[in-house]
Amino acid sequence: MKSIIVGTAGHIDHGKTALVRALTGIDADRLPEEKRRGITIDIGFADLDLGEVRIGFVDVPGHERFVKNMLAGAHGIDLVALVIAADESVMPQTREHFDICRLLGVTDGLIVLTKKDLVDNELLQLALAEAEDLVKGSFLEGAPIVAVSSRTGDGIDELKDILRELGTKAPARSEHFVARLPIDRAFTMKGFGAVVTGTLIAGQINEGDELDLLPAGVRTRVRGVQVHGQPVKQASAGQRTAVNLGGIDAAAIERGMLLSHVGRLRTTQIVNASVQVLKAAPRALRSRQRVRIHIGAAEVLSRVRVLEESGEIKAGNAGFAQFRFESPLAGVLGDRFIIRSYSPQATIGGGLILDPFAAKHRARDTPAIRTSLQTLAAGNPAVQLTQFVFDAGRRGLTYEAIAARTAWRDEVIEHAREEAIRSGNVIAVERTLISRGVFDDLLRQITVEIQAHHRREPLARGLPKEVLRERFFGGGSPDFFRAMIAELETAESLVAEKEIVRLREHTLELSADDARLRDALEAVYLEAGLAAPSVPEAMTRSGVGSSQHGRRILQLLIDSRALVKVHGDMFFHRDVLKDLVRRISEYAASNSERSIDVTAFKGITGVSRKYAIPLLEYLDRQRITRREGERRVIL
Ligand SMILES: Nc1nc2c(ncn2[C@@H]2O[C@H](COP(=O)(O)OP(=O)(O)OP(=O)(O)O)[C@@H](O)[C@H]2O)c(=O)[nH]1
Ligand SMILES: [Mg+2]
Repeated sequence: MKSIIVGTAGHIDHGKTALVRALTGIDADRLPEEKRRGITIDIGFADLDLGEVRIGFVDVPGHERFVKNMLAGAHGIDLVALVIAADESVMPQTREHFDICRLLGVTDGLIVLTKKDLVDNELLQLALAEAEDLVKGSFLEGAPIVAVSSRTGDGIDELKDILRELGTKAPARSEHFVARLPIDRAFTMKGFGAVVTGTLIAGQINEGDELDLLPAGVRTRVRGVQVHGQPVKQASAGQRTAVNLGGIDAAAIERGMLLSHVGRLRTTQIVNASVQVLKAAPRALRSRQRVRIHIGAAEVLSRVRVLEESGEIKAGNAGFAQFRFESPLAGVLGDRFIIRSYSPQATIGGGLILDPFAAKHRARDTPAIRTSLQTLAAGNPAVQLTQFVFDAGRRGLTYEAIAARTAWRDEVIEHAREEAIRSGNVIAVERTLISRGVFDDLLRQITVEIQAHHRREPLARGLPKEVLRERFFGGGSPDFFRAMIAELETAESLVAEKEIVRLREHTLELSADDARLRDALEAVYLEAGLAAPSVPEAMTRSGVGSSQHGRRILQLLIDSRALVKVHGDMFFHRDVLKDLVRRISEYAASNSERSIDVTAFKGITGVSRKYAIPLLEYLDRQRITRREGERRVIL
């Protein structure tokens, strides 16, 4: 059976709660204070089975002071029942609630004229005309209007028929999103533990699921699920849902927190959004203004930074703005919210999150940010993903970061990812996506950097990777950097060798003088044999000298593997070591034990202990010998 959520809206005392009771038999005013004062203070709930459709009602308070509570229930509804008392007609909170519904993107509903029994036909017609006037040009223009009396029951059956029809027609909830349950109540139930309730705005919650409670960041397990007071295995989007949570105390849960599947969402404190300021707003929305943001069932204080040239969004206008929340919350692309003034509290306008993980930025970047937000507002998932990846720059965007920005299910992310890659605008580097433009730009900059290095240091093989990493990926993940270098290698003319990156065409062009010096240094090592000189000694003897330049000449011999480092600054010529290995094998052949100790080694080679120990350790490393106690087995 289809489940939909119907929210009431309207001015105080206009008969919202009485209407819900006339329809369902349930009194949604559950607090003693509500019953005593005869007004609704907090949101209340009731449900109605209409055959093809099952309706969950969220009944909201009309009092001006409780709009905050009204907002905790007004999100996530399929239909609004705008309640107008025929004897009073349209009043301030009729307008405010209606504005809120429009700003929250409610797309369908009906108008109920209540207290029909208290008015004559003339007054009823007047209320009807005012109601029609109010909704002209909005989603409720042309919507059904029904006059009822909750006292006599007049019109209630007709209203049920209309609700059934609207409910049947109401579009199914999008299946693109993971489960999100904004919590509007949390309490302890004897024998069960923590129970939370809310309107499940997307996805499914199953018994046994692991969920994250945000922004607390606590992992919990679903012990049980109830819909309309009945235990179920699974709750689906569009149902009023109660969840019994394990591993957490109800006292740690507050209205406004959110449940979602483990690891999918992250909290944020800076978002960029499109904003609509109400015509009736007392003044423009301006930068540095402190406002209240109502999103899901949450309320947070926030500073505004208007992203328009004028620095303000005037009453009745739309524009882009950044919101810096004073406490974190989990918001994603497409989340609607309501903006209210800090004090006195009044609804100023509403917004739609476009970039949920925005950053503070320089004023001159504002035009580029507006362009990005326009794209995010208009695009399909592939376009939106491409934009997020572009905005992420060199660091790219991981799969998890995309999930946290969008609350998209895996299939949606994968589909968008494939499409973005196919279009050529995005490149995948392992699980990270990077913008093709950013990648090409980076490649160019890195090439220029290496070219400059080759010019500065013609005798060096190339630029250490570490230098590149710090310059271009400072703070980024080393894995991503490694993968990027590999991409750059296949994409273009780079060659990476161990810790060094060079341009493919870079070759060492030695001057005749340098070549002579190199040969002289090599000769010193060759002639010295196993009695290798220290580096300073070799440099002096060969005439290379101890300058920076001399060190580079030495490096050339190391790079070409003519010289082999055996220990610290102790180098031997490759041919000398080869000869040593040959002599060791000859010794092994003539020795029945095939083993050697330090004394015998010194005897064969004629070297002192200073060389013998490092050379034997070198032979161990080369797996020519293997140390066994005081002796070495020749392998
Ligand atoms: N005669 C008559 N009285 C009604 C009708 N509907 C509601 N009332 C009365 O109007 C008063 C207010 O009704 P509620 O249902 O509490 O109004 P509400 O809109 O829920 O008020 P808040 O939740 O405080 O905003 C109560 O005394 C109801 O009995 C109706 O159709 N006819
Ligand atoms: Mg009420």
